[in-house]
Amino acid sequence: MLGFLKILFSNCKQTHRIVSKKAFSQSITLVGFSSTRLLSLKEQSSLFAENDDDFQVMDFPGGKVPITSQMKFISESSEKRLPCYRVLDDDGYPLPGTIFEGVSKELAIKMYSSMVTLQTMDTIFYEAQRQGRLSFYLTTAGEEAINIASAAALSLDDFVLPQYREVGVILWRGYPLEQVANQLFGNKFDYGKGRQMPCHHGSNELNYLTVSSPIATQIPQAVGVAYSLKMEKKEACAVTYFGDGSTSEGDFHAALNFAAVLDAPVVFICRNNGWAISTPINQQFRSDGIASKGQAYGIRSIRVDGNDALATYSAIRAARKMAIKEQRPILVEAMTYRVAHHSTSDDSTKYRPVEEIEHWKTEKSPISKFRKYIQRNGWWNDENESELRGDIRKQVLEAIQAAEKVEKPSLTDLFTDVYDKMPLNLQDQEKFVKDAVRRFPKEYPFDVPI
Ligand SMILES: Cc1ncc(C[n+]2csc(CCOP(=O)(O)OP(=O)(O)O)c2C)c(N)n1
Ligand SMILES: [Mg+2]
Repeated sequence: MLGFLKILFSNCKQTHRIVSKKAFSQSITLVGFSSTRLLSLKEQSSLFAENDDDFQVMDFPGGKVPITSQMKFISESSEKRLPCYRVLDDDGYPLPGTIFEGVSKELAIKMYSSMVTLQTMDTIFYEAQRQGRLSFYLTTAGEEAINIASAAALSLDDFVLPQYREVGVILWRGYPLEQVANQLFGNKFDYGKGRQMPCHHGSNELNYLTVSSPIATQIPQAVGVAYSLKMEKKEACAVTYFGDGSTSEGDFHAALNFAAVLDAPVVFICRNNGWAISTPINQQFRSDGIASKGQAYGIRSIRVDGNDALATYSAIRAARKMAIKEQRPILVEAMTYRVAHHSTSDDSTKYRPVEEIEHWKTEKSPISKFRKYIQRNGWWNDENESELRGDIRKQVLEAIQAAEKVEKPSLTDLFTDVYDKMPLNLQDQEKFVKDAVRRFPKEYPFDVPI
């Protein structure tokens, strides 16, 4: 034992001190789930030493570390997989003993209607892309509950930094259907003036930062936003969404570490939908999903059933509350399935079984599950359903028809809004493009004003 310790210490550059069991017990605190508490000597021993006689401690920068004479590697995985918090069973009944945030009839109906809006919008816009009216589209199919239930659990003062499969969140915050359509067509009413791909929504007014195409860039940005909210002592947090695939980017890891160290009030919401285009999660990581990574960074984390609107709503409400009250980051891994192709540029039947898709589409639909719940409560019936679906369909069709007719933003807008005064190189480029259009008018789209 002593020999082992000598080697250990001679290899360390810093000076360490072996402190007695008594001194350790007087100084140690353990951060529990809800509060910081002092542990009794017996509790510490059971946590840090297998054999009571072995109990010695290395006084290491950043905290004391127990010493063991056993050479034991930490296992690469825990014996049991992390459980997934669920409230409703597949028939819409609350699970026995489940604890969740109740929702009023009014809120439940608003949540359900918004999920149906999302579904209807996806069907119509997807078709419009296939008809060649839009250049690109991607749906939230299968992930309607994560979108809507998480959005319902937030406040408008919170800042949202989305990926791209969360249009339901901005809709919930008050972004009109007409604006969704304007963005998709990149017409002159689009806030981004047609300079982004379709599905890259954003709104200053709604504290919803514009989607960026390079995945995961929003995650460290959210930590920065959260840190600024912290400095300004705001009753709000930053919330960032990302997919399972995005967690392989360095940005995800840097963000989690920064958030933990800075005690930033940020809620990380990972939509683990099983796929990153054609890459399945078992080729994406070897860990037990995403939630297990939170603990390694010192972040309180939960795994939740993302197809269960009530579980998602409850978990995000709790996460938001802890993030703001306790000024700390929280990681939520919402388990779901990407029912549709990745986007209109993909055909997922080439790399996954159709039966798997069908199973999630029909038996695991978050919309059907929540409908069963509201119907059981006597808040919904078949008549309400057909009226709602008819209304929404009409609204979406009107929005698409109107947006399609609006003229495009001017070519000049390509060069504005980045610099206060346009630099010379941009002035040159603008002149060059406009000359080219004048020389070759047939090569230039007729519906874009110069
Ligand atoms: C930095 C970067 N690398 C690659 C891509 C191409 N790309 C776009 S979406 C995507 C998959 C992302 O998967 P995931 O994060 O799981 O989100 P999901 O589409 O499943 O919602 C990839 C690889 C990109 N946009 N940015
Ligand atoms: Mg994914």
